[in-house]
Amino acid sequence: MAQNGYAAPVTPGSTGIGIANLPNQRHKIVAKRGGHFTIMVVGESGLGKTTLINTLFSTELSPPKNYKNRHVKALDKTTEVEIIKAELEEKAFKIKLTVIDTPGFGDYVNNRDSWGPIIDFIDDQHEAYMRQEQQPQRNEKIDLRVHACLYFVRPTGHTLKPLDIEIMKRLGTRVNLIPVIARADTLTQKDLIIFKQRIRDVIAAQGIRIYQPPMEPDDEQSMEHAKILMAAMPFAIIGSTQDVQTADGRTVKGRQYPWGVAEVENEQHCDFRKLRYLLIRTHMLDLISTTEDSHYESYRQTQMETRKFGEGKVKKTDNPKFKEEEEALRKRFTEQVKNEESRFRQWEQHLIAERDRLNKDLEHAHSSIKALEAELDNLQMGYSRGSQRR
Ligand SMILES: Nc1nc2c(ncn2[C@@H]2O[C@H](COP(=O)(O)OP(=O)(O)OP(=O)(O)O)[C@@H](O)[C@H]2O)c(=O)[nH]1
Ligand SMILES: [Mg+2]
Repeated sequence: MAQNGYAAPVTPGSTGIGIANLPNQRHKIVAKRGGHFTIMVVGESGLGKTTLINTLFSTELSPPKNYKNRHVKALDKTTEVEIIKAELEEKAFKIKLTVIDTPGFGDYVNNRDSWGPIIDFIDDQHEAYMRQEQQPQRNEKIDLRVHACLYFVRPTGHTLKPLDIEIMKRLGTRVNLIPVIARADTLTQKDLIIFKQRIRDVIAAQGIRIYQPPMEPDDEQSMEHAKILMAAMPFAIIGSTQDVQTADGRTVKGRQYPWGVAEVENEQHCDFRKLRYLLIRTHMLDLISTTEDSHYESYRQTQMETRKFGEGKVKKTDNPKFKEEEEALRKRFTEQVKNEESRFRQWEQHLIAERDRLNKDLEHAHSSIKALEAELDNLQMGYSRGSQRR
């Protein structure tokens, strides 16, 4: 594969998971918070969400024996999420990792029903946690609040679709949203770079909130990492659990093509390592604390402001989600009116043209009649002259 001009790999060798290398201070925070870390994958059907999860587990995240349990939770009758739990352990240091695999939605237009429940799921986790927090016994909370949400973008090479924009907007205000380009091996490196830039432009223009690694000016190394990670967003991903043989004889996780191997863990080929590095090495804690301090807090506040004491989840009309829906409905309505209007205009134009055509026909008919009448007059005159002669 062609060189892509990325900076030299930033991710060090893959010894261990890296949690044990966290500074002591951070160790304590994680320990205090119970070390829960939850990742969710979202995106259209068939983009490789499940494959990426399996790739994470088959590389260094966790050996299969740590696949603690895998269970399926129905969101509603059409949507199911799969919840995979594993425990990461390193030097007696534990993190409870949960990965939530959501079913992909189709790319047809009216598929609210398939991604709406995903948004609800995220809100419900905040809600459940808030309720538990209000209980007198506050130990051992069940916590499935999503710390990082990977949004899969189809590798079209063009730009984000309206559907992507709509969903990403909603996700971005609720969770740490990390956009990724799915199946990056299907684009050339040149197209990938252009595609990334277009996506970044749309994200900025549409005001979509995505996760930003914190910039700490007094910490040179973290600044360096943050810059490299930001430059790679949206992360290009190749997923595969297959071991394949490279031309130079290495065995790697990758996808075999007639022209060579697209390697999962090669930073010249994709950003899988950078993403994994961000998730479980450098930014796990930041993802946890921003979820806690920013996303959960903003959910809690809106709920508290609008909810009367003793009431459950706020009334539909006060609910920010309802407002979003209302806004979307209004937009759709305006669009429909616009469409109808333009259909009407076209029809009107058509009628005018038709009227003009008929008028012309009429004129034409008139002049033919006139000509015929004149001919008739001539004939009659000829006839009377003839009969006079007789
Ligand atoms: N070329 C290529 N194919 C991939 C990649 N990742 C996954 N695939 C293939 O894409 C197909 C769908 O992958 P899944 O992981 O099932 O996709 P998904 O997003 O989980 O799909 P849903 O569960 O239906 O939403 C499979 O045939 C995978 O082998 C990738 O990085 N590159
Ligand atoms: Mg899947």
